[in-house]
Parts: sequence; structure tokens; C-alpha cells
Amino acid sequence: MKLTLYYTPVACSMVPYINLVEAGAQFEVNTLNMRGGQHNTPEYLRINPKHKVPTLVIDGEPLTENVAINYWIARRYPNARLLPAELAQEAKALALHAWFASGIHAALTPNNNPKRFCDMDGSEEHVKQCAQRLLEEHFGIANDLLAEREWFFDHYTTVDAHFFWCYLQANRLGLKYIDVTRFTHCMAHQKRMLERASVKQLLAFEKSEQERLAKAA
Ligand SMILES: N[C@@H](CCC(=O)N[C@@H](CS)C(=O)NCC(=O)O)C(=O)O
Repeated sequence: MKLTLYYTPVACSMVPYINLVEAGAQFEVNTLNMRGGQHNTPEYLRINPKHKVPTLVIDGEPLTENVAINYWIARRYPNARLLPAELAQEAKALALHAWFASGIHAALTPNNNPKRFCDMDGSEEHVKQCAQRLLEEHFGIANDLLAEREWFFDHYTTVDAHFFWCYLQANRLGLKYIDVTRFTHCMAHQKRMLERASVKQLLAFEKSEQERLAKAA
């Protein structure tokens, strides 16, 4: 089977990268230079017309959306135990992936690009403020879920990588209206994730790709 992950530094394509490594999968990475507009080329739009990463191409067939890609990885490599074994718990894992993608990620994006959400003059700070209010609520809920536990379930699952990216991104964005460091259980989860071999491998790859793209610019 041939697997190609379309990836961009800093983006949420980190999530399937981590989980492919956790699964022990053999995969290639195709890094897109988004600053250079590579996600909007006709070639990439044929693969993913939504012009987003991640896309995992499985034997020539593109699969998009973190929820689906990470579910596929977990089901394709069952020995890695990347989802809870019991059905109701597995469904809860999907609920968490869906929430991270459509709730938390959706409230992170306006901080990067507020004009995409409202193009009225002077609206940028309001858009950011509203998005950060939503993030505060989301991270409060996640913080409660992570209280006194190492992972979202009783062992590491694909959702831990997804939340890792969401919280990493919130810290990287330097949010002005909320203090994300006050979510101490989220912070402790982040630290545990940073100790995993898969995350160390991802961060080394991320650094080398950022350097390569900077040299090419
Ligand atoms: N719902 C998608 C969201 C993917 C997404 O928003 N990716 C961003 C990077 S974090 C992207 O590729 N943005 C480029 C664009 O919107 O043109 C998922 O969870 O996989």
C-alpha cells in the first residue's frame, strides 16, 4: 500500500503525521509551500478541491478531513491500539475528533486570518475577541476532561494528537484576550505529548521542512 501525506509546516497535518508514526506505517510526505500558494495549484486542487491539508492519498485515492484520516489510520493499524476497543468509547473518540475539528480548530482559524470571517473595516480585533471567547470555553471543557488523567482515554489514542495540535497552535498564536497557559491540565497533556517519540520525530521533521522552505524562498 502506498501512503502519501500532504503536509504544511505549522498546520494541522501534524496530527496524521504523529498518528502514522504511532501506527508504525510506512508513508511519504509531500510538503506544500502554502505561503507560495502551492495548495491552490490546479494539481493540488484535483487532489483536494478544499485547498487544505491534511490529505492522505491511499493508493492514489485522496482522503481528507482529520476526523476521517485519523479514524482510517487507527482502523488500518489495529495492533497500535490507537482507538478505544469498546464501541461506545470508540464513538466518543470520534466525537472528540469532530469537536476538535469543528469547534476548537474553527475558533483558532479566525485569529490567523480574521478578514476571511469579516471584511468590514476595523472588525479584525472583534473577530479575534469573539473567537478567543469561544476558545476559552472549549479549553475549559477540555481541561476538565483531562483532569487527573494522562490521555483522553485510558491509553494514548489518535485524539491526543489532535488535541496536542489544537493546544500547540493556541499557544503559538500568542492570543491577546485569553491566557491559555492557565489551563494546567491541557498544559500537562502537552508536556506528556512532547515526550512521545512520535512527536519528537514530527518536530524534527517540522524544523527541517521549515528550514528547507525558508532557503527556497
Ligand atoms: N476540517 C479540516 C480543516 C483543515 C484545515 O483547515 N487546514 C488548514 C491548515 S491548519 C489549511 O489547509 N488551510 C488552507 C486554506 O484554507 O486555504 C480538517 O480537520 O482536516
